[in-house]
Amino acid sequence: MNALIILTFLLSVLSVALSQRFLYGRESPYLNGQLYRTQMYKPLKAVAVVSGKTVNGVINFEQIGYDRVRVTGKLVGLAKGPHGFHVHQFGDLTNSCVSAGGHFNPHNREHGSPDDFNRHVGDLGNIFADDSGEAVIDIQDYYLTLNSGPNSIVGRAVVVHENVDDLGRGGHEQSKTTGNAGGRLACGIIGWASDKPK
Ligand SMILES: [Cu+2]
Ligand SMILES: [Zn+2]
Repeated sequence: MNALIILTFLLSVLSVALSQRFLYGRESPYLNGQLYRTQMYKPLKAVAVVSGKTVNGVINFEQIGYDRVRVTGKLVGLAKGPHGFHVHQFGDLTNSCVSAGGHFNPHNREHGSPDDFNRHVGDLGNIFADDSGEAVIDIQDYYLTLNSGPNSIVGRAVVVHENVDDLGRGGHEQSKTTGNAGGRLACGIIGWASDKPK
């Protein structure tokens, strides 16, 4: 009889543990593989006014789920083709885009593609400019967050580069740190948007 009670107890503990996993979904790529769960998230919005010598535009960031941010916007004045596009560590443009520092990398990983596990949080891959030099951006990313935590990007900077980001695969000495994307054409500080919910 005692054995039955113990068995029932163990089964109920197991079923609670399993239902937690079921309720809160797949493992998020957050925090070096540690489980990260929030039942609630705030649909926060941020914005960056991006400017450079020839390149300008506005990039919007919207938290659209507990584990994803949608990045939208338009940049003009680019050369036709792909350009590396990243969140860099600092929202410090005192020395233009240079003082924004390196790619935002709170988990000490290597540079990679947005689809890689081994990537910087700031690695958003490439944006693509058309014949008229315009790039329309609409990306969803599972690493960035506008909520608080190690992956939060508010107060940092978004940077667009001269060249294509090789996504860590180019075999160049800078592939694993910057994607060898060349100079910084334009940048902007990511700050709270005015339509941020209270
Ligand atoms: Cu960059
Ligand atoms: Zn990177």
